[in-house]
Amino acid sequence: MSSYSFPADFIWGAATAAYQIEGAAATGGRKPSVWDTFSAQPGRVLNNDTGAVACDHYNRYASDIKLMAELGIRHYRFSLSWPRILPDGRGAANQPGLDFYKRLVDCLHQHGITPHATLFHWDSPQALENLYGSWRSREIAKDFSDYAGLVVRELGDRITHWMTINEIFCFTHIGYGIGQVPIHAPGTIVSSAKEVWQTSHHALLAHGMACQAIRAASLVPCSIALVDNFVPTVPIAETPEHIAAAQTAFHLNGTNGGIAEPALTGQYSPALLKQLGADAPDIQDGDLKIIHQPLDAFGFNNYSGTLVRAIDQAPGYEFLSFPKSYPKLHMPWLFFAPDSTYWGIRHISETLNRPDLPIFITENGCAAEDELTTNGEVLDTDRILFLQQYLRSAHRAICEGYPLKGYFVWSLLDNFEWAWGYDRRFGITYIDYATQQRVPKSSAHWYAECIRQNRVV
Ligand code: IFM
Repeated sequence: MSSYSFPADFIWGAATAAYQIEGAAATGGRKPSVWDTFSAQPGRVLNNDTGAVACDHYNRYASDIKLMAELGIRHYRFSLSWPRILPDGRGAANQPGLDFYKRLVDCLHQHGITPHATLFHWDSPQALENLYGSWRSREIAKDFSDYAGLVVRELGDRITHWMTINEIFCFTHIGYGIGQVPIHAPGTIVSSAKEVWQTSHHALLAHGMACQAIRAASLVPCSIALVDNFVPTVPIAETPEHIAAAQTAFHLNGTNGGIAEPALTGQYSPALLKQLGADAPDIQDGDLKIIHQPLDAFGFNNYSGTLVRAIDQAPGYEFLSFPKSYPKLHMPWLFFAPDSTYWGIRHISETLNRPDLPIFITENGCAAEDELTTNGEVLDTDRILFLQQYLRSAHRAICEGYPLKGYFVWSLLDNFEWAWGYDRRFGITYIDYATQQRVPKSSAHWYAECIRQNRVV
């Protein structure tokens, strides 16, 4: 595979999420999600932005799909809005909501684009937050799996690539906080770290039960994946001692050992449980079996990594913080770490001992300070540099035999970037929010060429 060429069956795609692009928050029977409620509270989101209109994709999906097709993108990862389909989170289905997704998916097929649907990307129904505190309660696992079963019964004739939940850490550990209001919805303050870990445990249970519901509901063979933003540990140098340090440290980096690890291995990292002590979640008999479902793929949302080096004293490794002048993109956490792609893939295969599990990079991209020039271009060469280097690292993983099968750029469109509102742009397509005009950036044309040539150009 010379010149950064990818295997012939490599999947090139683009990704979005419902609340970030759809808008139409009160249209067609949709009721609020926790993000509608949270973003409506002054001061929670930068500039008090909300997803009420976003990219108006609900009304413009057909032209957005046409644009995607023109760029040669043949795989689209999007999410379904739970409160659009089940406005109260449970109970009666909302036909206009289901019909919207049927129209969207039919349109994708008409353009030769394969749908990859994520069932949940952070927009929990507000009704369930009111009823039992959503992710604080085990009840949500049953409601989520009922929702998953309903969606697959309704859309399983059109969609065969399912992703259960996106980035458990972000709506649990950043949605619930201790002492002060957290920066993500529902923005609930709880009293202990144990309660926070309990929310992510419930999300894992929801994932496991949803896998069972999808398999039971699908009339055709389908692919099921979990999507996670575990943080790769990257050795400071590729020598045996630093690589071993990065492997040991992997389990204790962020929530790696308590989210990806139980989902993929059936147990929480023993080192993490020891570190958490009384803050570890309560795990009932049988929970780990439910959480550890057979998966067809694992989705890796890849943005940055943590540098690690070996040291002489216990525990034998050290996490390194990034120095002040280390290059980063337009987010405080978005340090340029292209080797995190290779190491992330290798850690799933080797450190978590899942060489059998196909991996997709389900998100990769960056926010940049994009500007529309007077002749109507967005010359985002910084984004091209970023994507180029991460894709080269992905290529390395494939060349070394790791099972990376596809890549979805984040994101097809600029969109509502959660607590940062519309201030941060992750799209390969620029959105002029005043007019809703779409302008493919230089990175979109560059990405189109990569797809056309099946290599990093
Ligand atoms: O925009 C988000 C997305 O919703 C989840 N993954 C990270 C992206 C950039 O912050």
